[in-house]
Amino acid sequence: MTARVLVVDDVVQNVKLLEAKLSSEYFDVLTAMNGEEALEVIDKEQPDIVLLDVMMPGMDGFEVCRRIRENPKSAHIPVVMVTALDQPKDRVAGLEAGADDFLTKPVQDTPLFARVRSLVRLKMLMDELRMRESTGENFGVNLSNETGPVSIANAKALLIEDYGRVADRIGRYLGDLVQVDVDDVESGEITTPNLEKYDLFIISLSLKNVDGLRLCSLLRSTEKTRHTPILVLVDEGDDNQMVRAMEIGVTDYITRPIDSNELVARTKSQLRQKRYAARLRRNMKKSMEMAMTDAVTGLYNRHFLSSHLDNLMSPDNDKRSNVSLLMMDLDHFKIINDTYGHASGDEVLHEFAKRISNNIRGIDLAARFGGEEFVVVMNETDLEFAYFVAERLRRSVAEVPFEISGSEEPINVTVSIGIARTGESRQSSTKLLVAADEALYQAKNGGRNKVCTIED
Ligand code: GH3
Ligand code: MG
Repeated sequence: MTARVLVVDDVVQNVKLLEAKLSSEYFDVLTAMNGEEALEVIDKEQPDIVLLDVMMPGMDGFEVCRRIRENPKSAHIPVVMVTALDQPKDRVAGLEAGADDFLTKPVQDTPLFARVRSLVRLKMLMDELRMRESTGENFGVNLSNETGPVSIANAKALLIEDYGRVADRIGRYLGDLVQVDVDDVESGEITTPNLEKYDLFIISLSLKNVDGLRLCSLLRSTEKTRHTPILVLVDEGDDNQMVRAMEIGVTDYITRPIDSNELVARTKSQLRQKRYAARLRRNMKKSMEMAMTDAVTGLYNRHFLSSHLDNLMSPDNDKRSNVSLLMMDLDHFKIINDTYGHASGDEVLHEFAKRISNNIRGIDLAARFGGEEFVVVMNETDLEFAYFVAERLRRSVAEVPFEISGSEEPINVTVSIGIARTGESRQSSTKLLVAADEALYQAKNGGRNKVCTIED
């Protein structure tokens, strides 16, 4: 992962030192020597993260941070305040100014890279999300309830700590932010049920009976918890443990003795990251579904059907000679539209799609092929069984009139269905569709409300 890091400090040596460290890890480094210059660089270069010294002549770090937050062009860029070790109150002031994280001088390599990576990961996620959202908007896709800042309300954290007093203290620190459950892993394992409901795991790496790193690694490799962030509590100076934790995929760490402001800040940042990632996955799923399905009926669209059929018909599929396809068309649908209006017509289509779904198997694929034309693809199905399904569907349409909101009387609807099977001679999607269409034509010609088949 590489990123553009802006280092802001009025002392040349400090700038040079951070620049050298970050460059050696292949970060792209920009520099500024005072607040005004920093704001200019941010405006022009849009860095991925800003490392901001607090004490600077003129505009101090807090003021720079506030201005970064106030400007919509830069409000989303993570800011790490670089504070003097003996100034814990700077952290509170930094948080209030909108900083995301802190580093203390002299800046050590491990915390520097861990913090920068963690925040850059969060920013990239948010950038991706914003890009997808704008792509969605360009396509007229409405993701309305899934845009804007994420909420971290109602978050739950599981704290794994066997030292009761520490657990209580952490619970108090985080009480306003997140519901904290505690597992003391007395049995040597995590016994808390439903781990997937947690937004964050906070794990002590100084447990008496259990190796905390082993727990981290277990949570990382379990499907249900692999996306959940992990914040570990490490002993001061135990760099080795911290490096191993980061390698396992732990998302952040905090050193003892635990500073309450730092804990709150890191917890907040992890929760936001978790919620953004979850939203990104939901939005992706939603846009994939929208790209594949038809809005009126919820069935797959023609585009999806084509690729599915092409897969089925590929020479690699040795079952391709036993695929049956139903082509269906509502009878005199134009009259329904003309009599009850287009919206009622849509309701009929929707209800028809439901009846299709109720009459086919989970492995069959139903798609809307065109206006009032539908297709069902049945893998490994002979003509006899396909006919049985089609007949059952035809009857379920003809025998139960459709209840439509635009009409007091239920509407009588019928459907004509044509069936074709691939067999030895018809092993392409086009041939199969043409044959089913021919069968459908026969059903229409034969008086409608009928099922016709084409022999292999
Ligand atoms: P046939 O029995 O020969 O199939 O007669 P038909 O009236 O069903 O066929 P025709 O092709 O003449 O008319 C199809 C109608 O379907 C015309 C079109 O306006 C309507 N239609 C197509 N797509 C939609 C849609 O999404 N919603 C609604 N309400 N109507 C649609
Ligand atoms: Mg029709």
